[in-house]
Amino acid sequence: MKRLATTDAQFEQAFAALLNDRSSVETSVAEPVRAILTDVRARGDAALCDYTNRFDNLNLKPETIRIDADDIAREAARVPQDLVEALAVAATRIESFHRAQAPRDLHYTDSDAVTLGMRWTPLDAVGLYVPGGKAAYPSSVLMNALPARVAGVSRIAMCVPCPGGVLNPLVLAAAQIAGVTEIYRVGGAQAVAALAYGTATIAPVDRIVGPGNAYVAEAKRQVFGHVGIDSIAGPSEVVIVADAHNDARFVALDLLAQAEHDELAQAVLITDDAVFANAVIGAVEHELRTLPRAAIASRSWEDHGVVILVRDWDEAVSVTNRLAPEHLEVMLDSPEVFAAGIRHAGAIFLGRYCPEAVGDYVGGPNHVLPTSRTARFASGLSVFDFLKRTTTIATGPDGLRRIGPAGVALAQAEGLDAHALSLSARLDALTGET
Ligand code: HSO
Ligand code: ZN
Repeated sequence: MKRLATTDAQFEQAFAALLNDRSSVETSVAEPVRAILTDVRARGDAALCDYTNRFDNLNLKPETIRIDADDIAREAARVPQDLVEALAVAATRIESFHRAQAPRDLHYTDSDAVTLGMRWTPLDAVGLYVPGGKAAYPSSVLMNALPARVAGVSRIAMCVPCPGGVLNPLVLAAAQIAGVTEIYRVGGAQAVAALAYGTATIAPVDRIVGPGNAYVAEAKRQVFGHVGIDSIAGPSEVVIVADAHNDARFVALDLLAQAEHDELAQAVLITDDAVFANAVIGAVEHELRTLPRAAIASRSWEDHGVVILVRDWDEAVSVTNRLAPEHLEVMLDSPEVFAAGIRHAGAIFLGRYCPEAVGDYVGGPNHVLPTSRTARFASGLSVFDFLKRTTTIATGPDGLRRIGPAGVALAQAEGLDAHALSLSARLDALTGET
């Protein structure tokens, strides 16, 4: 864990190093991923089965790529009732927040007698990637699938690797609650290829969302353009701004909630009180003694954890904006006042009783958020990611008479005579009429 103080002579230098540290991109898997994409594109299901059987130790045939409805129902039914209810609580809240987010169409006639519109249309088909293994979070299934549903996407195809043939009941239960029924037991770059290009079994989609390992992330990067993708997630981060009136253990647990995700995750505490900072650091060490994921969390805390001592909250606002964190917890008396100064953060958690874990599961807003300082220009997943805009323009004779001549002038200046004529021919006809 690094300790910085804005009063240090070396602060700017150390802080700049910290900012740089988070923006490196892994590209070493580009070549193997390219080979897999090319092969699946050329050979379809046969290649998809070959890679899956090799990497996930399965004996898949085209007929068994899709998980059939009976298997989904049987596996989902193994999930204990209280967990199903917890998923339902989360789903209800996530769905209602995303419904509130849905934008309105635009339609108006302006002072030039031109009628303008903009309408939102859902994508036809979306692919949802769900990682296997330790990062197979059912909460993420809800966070990715529900906004697509709310947007009105009619087809959601989910891919989840099932190494050794083992299905994940919680993931399937979450899919069921989110209304996802088209599920394939494939993962990795080969699954991304199938979703992007299509195979005989998996019809192609228009956008692929969901987290994955380095191969999946690189595959999404490579198919981008042919299909849309969500942002490529880096390791998760939290910045916690806390005064000395907080329970040090609460703050420590929030830092660890971040740290336990991944050795590369980053947990940052910003405070104005050195004694409190020490209390939090002590509490982190204490909790690490019993935390089941201590191996991961302590690596993250030791290698990437940061404690920044500031002189006042204005300084904290500026440091936070420069970090542009994925998650920001504001544990102060008037958190809204602090938050009003924040321009760059994926999601903000206000108050002493609102840990990030509320938002990870049951708050309602999406937990898929911009990482690695991309909150400077990006936002979390939302219904907007599953909608697109089409604009409409209607000019009748009046409108064309008013705005057409300027178009003719611009077309002539660009040397595009057909453009100019398509406008002026109509204008001439209208002049003839009157
Ligand atoms: N904090 C993660 C989301 C998550 N946490 C899923 C627990 N499960 C990224 O926002
Ligand atoms: Zn989390």
